[in-house]
Amino acid sequence: MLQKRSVHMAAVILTVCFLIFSACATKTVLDDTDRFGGLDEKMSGSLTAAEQAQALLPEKRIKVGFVQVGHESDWRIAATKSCMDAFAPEQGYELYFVDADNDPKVQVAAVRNFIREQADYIVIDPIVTTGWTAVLKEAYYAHIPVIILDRTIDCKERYYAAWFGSDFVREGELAGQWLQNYLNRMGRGNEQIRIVTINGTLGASAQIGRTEGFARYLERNGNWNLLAQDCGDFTESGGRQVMEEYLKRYPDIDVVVCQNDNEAFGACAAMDDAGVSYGTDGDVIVISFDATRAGLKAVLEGKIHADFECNPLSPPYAAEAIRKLEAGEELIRKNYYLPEKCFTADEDPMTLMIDFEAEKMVTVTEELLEEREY
Ligand code: GYE
Repeated sequence: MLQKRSVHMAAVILTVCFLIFSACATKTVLDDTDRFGGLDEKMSGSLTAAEQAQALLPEKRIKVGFVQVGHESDWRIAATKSCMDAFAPEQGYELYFVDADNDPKVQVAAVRNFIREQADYIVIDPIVTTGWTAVLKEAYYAHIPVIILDRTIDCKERYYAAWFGSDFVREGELAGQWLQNYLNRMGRGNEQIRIVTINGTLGASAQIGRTEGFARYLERNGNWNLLAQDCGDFTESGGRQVMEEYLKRYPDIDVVVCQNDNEAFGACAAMDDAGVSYGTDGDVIVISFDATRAGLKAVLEGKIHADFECNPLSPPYAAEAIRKLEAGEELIRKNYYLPEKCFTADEDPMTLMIDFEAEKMVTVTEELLEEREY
């Protein structure tokens, strides 16, 4: 009974709203006619029922095709959540989301499908840098703007509207400089240092950039010995497997550089199993990238020495770019770096300096973890 009444009430309210909105819609059109003048007789009359209904339709949602790398890490999960929020229906979007599960071919096929389905915009978080030119040209000639997030691609700039992501080379340099300063602080600046790295997915710009940035410090420090660098695919299981192998081969590792937090968790688990001590009170120095909440918790617990942030919240930047393009505005910059910080458990955090830009590290606290967005 109650239900029936509320249905009835809702119908009444809707009818009232319809009448009010009809009046408004009609008025707006008539006002416009007045303002511009000169419209012929037929147009200046009141709207037909069909025209009124048309005027009442909600604005068309913007169709966005988004192809994600996969779901390999905490960072990626945060980025996907950010995408769902930024392109939610209540924000005016119709989102077509594809998780490529780390397969570049699936990504290219997804983009072709978005083009075929005439998406209004295409957003790509590319797995690898290569293989994009042909399909991006197809989108370009179909007049569908493409926005790239996170990792970069090797493709002429004219074929995409904008890129929002991280300076991966800088992240690698920051990690290298932190290690250099930390060893100096510990009085180990002249010791032979044995380093292993667990790289991210090969061919991903995040992997290429972090490797390149860190390599600059390897070159500068003749006493650093890079024992091995294998791929952990940005996953926890990958990090664990690679570290297990390293521990069998090299009994005296001083530093492990993990190219993301999940690889670091895997590496720590492998060291736990092998009875190797690590972290601020142990033997092996652990460096990581991403600075997700779980990663920073490990910093606070003293398992990870330093964590270099990579900001996964780029989807709102893409949504803002789309808003501008819809409004016919120009995008001021084609490529945009997201803000990022460096984290440590150290109560006396270092200040790093890359290209004359100072970067004061942030000390991880319980409060910081509670407020952390991802
Ligand atoms: O570091 C890692 C993720 O592309 C920057 O991909 C991203 C990387 C991030 O899986 O956790």
